[in-house]
Amino acid sequence: MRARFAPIHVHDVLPSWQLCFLILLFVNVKNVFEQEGFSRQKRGYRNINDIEVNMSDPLFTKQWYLINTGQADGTPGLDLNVAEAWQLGYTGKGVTIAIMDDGIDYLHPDLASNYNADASYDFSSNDPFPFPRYTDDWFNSHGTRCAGEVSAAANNNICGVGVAYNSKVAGIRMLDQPFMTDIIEASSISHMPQVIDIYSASWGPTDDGKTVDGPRELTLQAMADGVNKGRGGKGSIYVWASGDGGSYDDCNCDGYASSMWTISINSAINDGRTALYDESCSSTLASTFSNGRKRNPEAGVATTDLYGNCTLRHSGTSAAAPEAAGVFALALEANPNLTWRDMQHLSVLTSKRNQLHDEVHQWRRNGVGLEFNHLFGYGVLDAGGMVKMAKEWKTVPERFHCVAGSVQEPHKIQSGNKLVLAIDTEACQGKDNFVRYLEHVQAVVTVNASRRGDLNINMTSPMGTKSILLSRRPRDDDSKVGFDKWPFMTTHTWGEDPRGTWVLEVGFQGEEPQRGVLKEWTLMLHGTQSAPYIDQIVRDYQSKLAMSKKEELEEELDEAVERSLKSLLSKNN
Ligand SMILES: *[C@@H]1O[C@H](CO)[C@@H](O)[C@H](O)[C@H]1NC(C)=O
Ligand SMILES: *[C@@H]1O[C@H](CO)[C@@H](O)[C@H](O)[C@H]1NC(C)=O
Ligand SMILES: *[C@@H]1O[C@H](CO)[C@@H](O)[C@H](O)[C@H]1NC(C)=O
Ligand SMILES: *[C@@H]1O[C@H](CO)[C@@H](O)[C@H](O)[C@H]1NC(C)=O
Ligand SMILES: *[C@@H]1O[C@H](CO)[C@@H](O)[C@H](O)[C@H]1NC(C)=O
Ligand SMILES: [Ca+2]
Ligand SMILES: [Ca+2]
Repeated sequence: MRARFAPIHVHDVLPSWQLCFLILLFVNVKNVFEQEGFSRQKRGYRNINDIEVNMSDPLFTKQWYLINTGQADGTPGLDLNVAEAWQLGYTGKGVTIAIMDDGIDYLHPDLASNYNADASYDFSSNDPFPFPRYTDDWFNSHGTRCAGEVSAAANNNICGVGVAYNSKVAGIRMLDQPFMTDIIEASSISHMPQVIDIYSASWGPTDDGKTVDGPRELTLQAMADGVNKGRGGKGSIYVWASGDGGSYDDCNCDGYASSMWTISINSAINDGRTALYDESCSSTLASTFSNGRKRNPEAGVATTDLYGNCTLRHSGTSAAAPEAAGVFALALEANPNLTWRDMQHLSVLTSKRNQLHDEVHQWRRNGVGLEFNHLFGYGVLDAGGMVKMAKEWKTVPERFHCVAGSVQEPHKIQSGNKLVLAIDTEACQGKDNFVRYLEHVQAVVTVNASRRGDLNINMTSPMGTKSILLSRRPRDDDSKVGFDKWPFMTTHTWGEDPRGTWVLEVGFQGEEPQRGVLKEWTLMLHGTQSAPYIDQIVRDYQSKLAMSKKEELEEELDEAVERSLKSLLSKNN
């Protein structure tokens, strides 16, 4: 009884890693077990009614984003699948998440026990106590609400339950002063990077649909230092809300959300649609949940509120980022060795389409079979799937950066006559920095236009994946600045082979005729030379097959096949 892996060259033959995995497993199931005629029982999908999570917290059953049984007219099963992660014993123990916001009510009885005072700071007023400033309208309730989503204590009869209810939460108050400064931002995201594991940010440039802005010098440096040196070199995890500018804005014009160093999170509502305030862009990696469009007062995000209160009405993509931070805390507990890049890979591989849908932006598959959506990235984060994969995860291979090519001559763009450019690339093959398996791709673009908001830019990879790098922003009437070496980022070509022809299409949409000049397009590839995970999956199962512990193996393979099937089915329908 020997496993056979060698004949299958997965990259060459099969498009999707799940499919590869599945077929490899079937090959082995067949080879190893068929003759002996084991019976196979198809195990059902997780049944909502079978989930044995019993919490005494009064708002727990209203927290549909944790366990969605159809509360508030929602879609059952559309949730973060935290129950599975909790049942496996992961609750965020030993992980610290910082909420970079308007402060935290750290005296709140549902937060006090999980509050990490040593890792907290108030950069808005330079003291160690990030307590929110009082206003009559409770304007500064945001950070407290976000903190509860991550770290509210469980089973204490107060409010609800955090995604990672045994994690520690730190408050970094930094939004509540007349002006934001580069120093405040930089200090916040580099605060105690050896103690804080995950930073959650629900802020960025003004979401007015006409701003193009990003981190300044000190903040950029702080982020680079964070991913390179934070957490003992494994990298700080920066979670970013994709933005609240709605369909009039594009989060690729927000240099924080579109940074490779942040995990940009969009939100879905409880029936699987996007929220009306959600921004879309190709740099979004995955999604969590926010409040419903329906008037149902219980369709919001239930969490802690100022002065010991609870609320059912937290909302915005702001509500989405802390949920992701909580899921990542569960993954870090399952495997503290995860790097900042591992976390992105895990998000890509385990996020689910579930029942997310949009009328305009359909789900598509990229060149290696990964299903993505322009609004939702790779789908809704799946805490159960994430901790299981995290536990067995081996750090991805070294990352390389390749300037794949550059167009530097000016090219005219006119309404009704879009500009189409191509770059042929070997992706630095033959050099030390060859990139064979993509992670992020950036198109650095310099362009001006008589109306910047009417510009739209698409880029298609050699494997045929089209990323919408910039959509129309009807409120952006800039006619002077344009984009100056702006790095438009896409995550949609993740895992693809970048060698071949990349095509950039630049055009105008809108009522009035416009013109412009594209002055630069530089294509930057980021990724690995060796295969990031297929090898490791194969290796894991090879070694397990070699152990010939049949019963265990049978069960494990059975589950793995079923998981792969489920993921294939859910991504197919
Ligand atoms: C849940 O906990 C409550 C209070 O502790 C208890 O009364 C109830 O029987 C429990 N339910 C289940 C299904 O365990
Ligand atoms: C908030 O909590 C305080 C103290 O428990 C209570 O007096 C107040 O009515 C609550 N406010 C709201 C808006 O629920
Ligand atoms: C983390 O890395 C250490 C050192 O390389 C290793 O001993 C340990 O098994 C790893 N833990 C996990 C969960 O992979
Ligand atoms: C764009 O740049 C070109 C070349 O520098 C210049 O001739 C043109 O006037 C500019 N157009 C706009 C709309 O700023
Ligand atoms: C970019 O793609 C979108 C969506 O498919 C399409 O509507 C738009 O016309 C394209 N723009 C250009 C310049 O090709
Ligand atoms: Ca509680
Ligand atoms: Ca925005």
